[in-house]
Amino acid sequence: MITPAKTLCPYCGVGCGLDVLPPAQPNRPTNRDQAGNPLWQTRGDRNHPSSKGMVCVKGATVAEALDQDRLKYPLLRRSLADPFERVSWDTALASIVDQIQAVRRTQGPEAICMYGSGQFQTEDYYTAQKLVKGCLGTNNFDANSRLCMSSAVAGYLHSFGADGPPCCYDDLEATDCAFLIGTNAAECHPIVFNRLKKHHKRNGQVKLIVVDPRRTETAKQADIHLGIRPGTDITLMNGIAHLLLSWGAIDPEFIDGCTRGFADYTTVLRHYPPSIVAERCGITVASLEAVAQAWAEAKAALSLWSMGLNQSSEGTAKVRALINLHLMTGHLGRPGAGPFSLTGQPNAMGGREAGGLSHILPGYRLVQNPQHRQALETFWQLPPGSIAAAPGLTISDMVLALEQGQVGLLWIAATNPAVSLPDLNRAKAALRRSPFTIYQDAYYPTETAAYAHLLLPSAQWGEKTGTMTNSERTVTLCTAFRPPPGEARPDWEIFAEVGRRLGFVEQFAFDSAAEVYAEFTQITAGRPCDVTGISHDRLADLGPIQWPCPAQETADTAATKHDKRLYTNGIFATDDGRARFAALHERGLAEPPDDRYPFVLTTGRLYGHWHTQTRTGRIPKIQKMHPAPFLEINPRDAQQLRIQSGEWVEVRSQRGTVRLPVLVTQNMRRGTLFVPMHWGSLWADGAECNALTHPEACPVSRQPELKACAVQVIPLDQSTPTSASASEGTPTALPEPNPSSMLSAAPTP
Ligand SMILES: Nc1nc2c(c(=O)[nH]1)N[C@H]1C(S)=C(S)[C@@H](COP(=O)(O)OP(=O)(O)OC[C@H]3O[C@@H](n4cnc5c(=O)[nH]c(N)nc54)[C@H](O)[C@@H]3O)O[C@H]1N2
Ligand SMILES: Nc1nc2c(c(=O)[nH]1)N[C@H]1C(S)=C(S)[C@@H](COP(=O)(O)OP(=O)(O)OC[C@H]3O[C@@H](n4cnc5c(=O)[nH]c(N)nc54)[C@H](O)[C@@H]3O)O[C@H]1N2
Ligand code: SF4
Ligand SMILES: [Mo]
Repeated sequence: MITPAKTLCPYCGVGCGLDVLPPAQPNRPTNRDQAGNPLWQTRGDRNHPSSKGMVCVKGATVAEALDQDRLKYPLLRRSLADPFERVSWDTALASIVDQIQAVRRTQGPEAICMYGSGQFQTEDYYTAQKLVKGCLGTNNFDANSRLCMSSAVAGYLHSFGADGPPCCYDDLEATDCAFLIGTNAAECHPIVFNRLKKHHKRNGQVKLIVVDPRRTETAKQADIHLGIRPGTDITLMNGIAHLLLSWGAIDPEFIDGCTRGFADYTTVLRHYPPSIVAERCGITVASLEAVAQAWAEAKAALSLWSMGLNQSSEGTAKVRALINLHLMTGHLGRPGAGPFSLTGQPNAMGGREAGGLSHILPGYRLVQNPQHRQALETFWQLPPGSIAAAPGLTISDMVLALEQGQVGLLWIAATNPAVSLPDLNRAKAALRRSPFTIYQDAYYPTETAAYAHLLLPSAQWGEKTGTMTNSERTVTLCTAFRPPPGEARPDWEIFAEVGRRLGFVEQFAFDSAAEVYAEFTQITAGRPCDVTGISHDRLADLGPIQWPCPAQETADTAATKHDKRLYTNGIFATDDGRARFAALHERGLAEPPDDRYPFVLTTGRLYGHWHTQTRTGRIPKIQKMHPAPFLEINPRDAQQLRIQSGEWVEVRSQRGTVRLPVLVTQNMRRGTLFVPMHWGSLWADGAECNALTHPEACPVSRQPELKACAVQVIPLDQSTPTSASASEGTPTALPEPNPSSMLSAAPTP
C-alpha cells in the first residue's frame, strides 16, 4: 500500500483536500501526459473537513499540467527586444540586488513595486511582506486579490471592525434560506455548491435564491432566480430591507444590543418601495416580495457572494448592503446564518492574514495604524520608522506610476497581469515602460513573460511545502511530493535569499517553510486571525485546523473544540463592540450603456478553466470541455443584429476591440453580454475580454469594476472562421470587418 501525500487543491478557495499518489503503483499501468511524462494521480481526501473526499474536474486533473511547458532556469535579457539568455541563479539574484540598490539610491524605495498573488502560500506572502514593507521600507506590495477580494475585506472591516468571513461550511447544511448573490458557485465553487444543493434537495423547506443577471448553472438550480439588471444589487437589497422593515420582520433585540446606525439606515430604506425597486432592477414586484418573504420566514439565512458584488465601482457598498440584511434580522453568529464571502483563490485568505495588500500588514494589521507598524518593526528587529506610514500603491496605482516613469523595478509573481488586468491595452503599454521587470512563474510561455527582463522559475503546487487557508478559515498543509523541475525554487526562498544578499541576514535566516510559518504565527498572537496554535507539525499530525486557534488551545482541542463561527456572542471587533449599519444609496455603473455603446458586457468564469489557462489550457480533458472563447447574447438582441450562434462579431468598447463567435442563449438578459475571462493572447487571437473593460474602481476597496463595461456589437462578414478553428490554442487569422454589416443594435432594456 502506498501512502498518499496529503495536500490541498491549488485552484479555488473552497480548498478541497487532495490525496496524491505517485505515477508508479503496483498492479497498475502508469498514466502519461502527451509528452510521455508519468502522471501523478489526485483524488479527494475523505478526511479533509471542508470537502470530505469530494473534488471537481479541476482538482481531479491538476497533476496533468505539472510537467508541461515549465520554466526551469532563470532567463535574463537587457531589453524587451532582446532574446532571453539562460543565467545562473547567482547572476539572476545579483542583478536583482544591484537593481534594487540602484533604485533605492536614485529614486527611493517607493520606486520599487511587487505584485503578488492569492496563489502564494502563506510563507511566500509573509516573506515578501517582510522584505518589501519591512526591509525595503515601501508598502508597494499589492496582489491580484485587489481584483478579487478587496471589497469583501473592506466590507467586513467597516461593518464588523475586522476582516474574516464569520461562517463555516457546516452552515451550508444548517441554513433554511440560502441567498446567493453575484456568485456562480456551481461552476466556480463547485464543492461548496454541491453540499448546498444536496441539502436543498433533501429538505423541501430550504429556499435557494440566486441573484445574477445571467441564468447561470447556479441560477438554474434556484427556487427563485432574480435576473437583475447589472449593477442594481444595492437597490435590490435595500428593497428587500424595506419590505422586511415594513413587515416588522426584524430583530430589534439584536439591533439594539449589537449594532449602530440603524436609524440612518431606515431613512435610506424609505426610498426603496417595491414598485421602484422592481422597476430599476428589471424584475417583478412579485419575485421581489417572494425573496423578502423567504428572508422574513427564515430561521437561519445564509448569504454567499463573490465577484458579482466585489468587482464593482461600489463593491464595498454592495458588500455592506448585504451585511445590513443580516444585521437587521440577526441572522449572524449561529449555525446556518451569516454573510459568507466565497474567496476566489486557494490562499486569498492566507494573503489577508499575512498582510498581502498595499494597505495592510501581517496579522490583520493596518499600515495606517502607528501601533501596528511599531509592533512589526520591533518583531522584525528593524529600526523604528522602517515601515512607511502611508499605504503603498495598489496595482492600478502601479500602472499609473509606470506610465509616469516612477517605477524603477517591478517584481511580478504568481499572476499573469498581461491577461487579467482591466483596460488591458493601456496596462500592457504601461508594463512595456518598466525599466526592469522580474517575473516569477512556474510556466513558460505565459503572456506576461513578454514584458519581463528577468524570468525566475518557481516551484509550484506539489513541489514546495507550505500552508493555505480556505474560505472557511481552515488552514491546510500542502506537502511537497516531488522535486521542482530544473532549478525552480519556492517563492519564499527567492525572497529570503534576496533579503540576505541585501544585508538582512538575521531577518531571513530561515532554513525551511516550517520556520517561516512558525515566525509568522507569533505575530498573530491576540489578533483576530490568531494562529499561534498552528504549526506545520501540528497540521501534519492533526490535519487541517480552522482559525482562530490560539496557542493555549492544546494540540488535541485545536482540531475539534473551538467554535467554528465568529461573533457568536454578538460582540464585534469595533471599538465599542457593535457592528455598523451602512446607510447607502446606489450610485450605479461607472460606465452605463448609451446610444453608441448600448450593451453592458459582463465577464467571468467557466467550470473547467482556471483564469489565464496556464495549467488548464495544457490539460486535454479541459481543453475539450471549453475549446474556444465566445460571446453570450440574448436571442432578441441577436435577432436585431441578424446574427446566429457560431457567427462572428466584433465587440468594441471605448478602449479596445475583440472578435468572437456568438452563442445565442436565453440565459442572458436583453442588453447584457457575457465573455469568459480565460482567453489571453496565447490561447486565442483578439479574444481578451480585458481589452474592453475599464479601470474604474471602488473608492474604498480600490477593486476595479471588471463585471461591467459599455460595448457595441458589430456583426462580421460571415466568411470568418468558425469557433472550431480557434480551438486548442492555435492562433486564428481574422479578416477585416465588413463595413456594410456594421450595425450597432440599441437594445430596449
Ligand atoms: N472554474 C473556475 N472556478 C474558479 C475560478 C476560475 O478561474 N475558474 N477562479 C476562482 C476565483 S479567483 C474567483 S474570484 C471566483 C469567482 O467566482 P464567481 O464570482 O462565482 O465567478 P464569476 O464568473 O467571475 O462571476 C460570478 C457572477 O457574477 C455575475 N454578475 C455580473 N454582474 C453582476 C451584478 O451586477 N450583480 C450580480 N448580482 N451578479 C453579477 C456574473 O453573471 C457571474 O455569473 O472563482 C474561483 N473559482
Ligand atoms: N475581465 C475580468 N478580469 C479578471 C477577472 C474577471 O472576473 N473578469 N477576475 C479577476 C480575479 S478575481 C483574479 S483572482 C485574477 C486572476 O488572474 P491571474 O492571477 O492573472 O491568473 P492566473 O492564471 O491564475 O495566474 C497565476 C499565475 O501564477 C503561476 N503560478 C502558479 N503557482 C505558482 C507558484 O507557486 N509560484 C509562482 N511564482 N507562480 C505560480 C501560474 O503559472 C500563473 O501564470 O483575474 C482578475 N481579472
Ligand atoms: S471545488 Fe475548488 S478546491 Fe475543490 S477541487 Fe474544485 S477547484 Fe479544487
Ligand atoms: Mo479571484
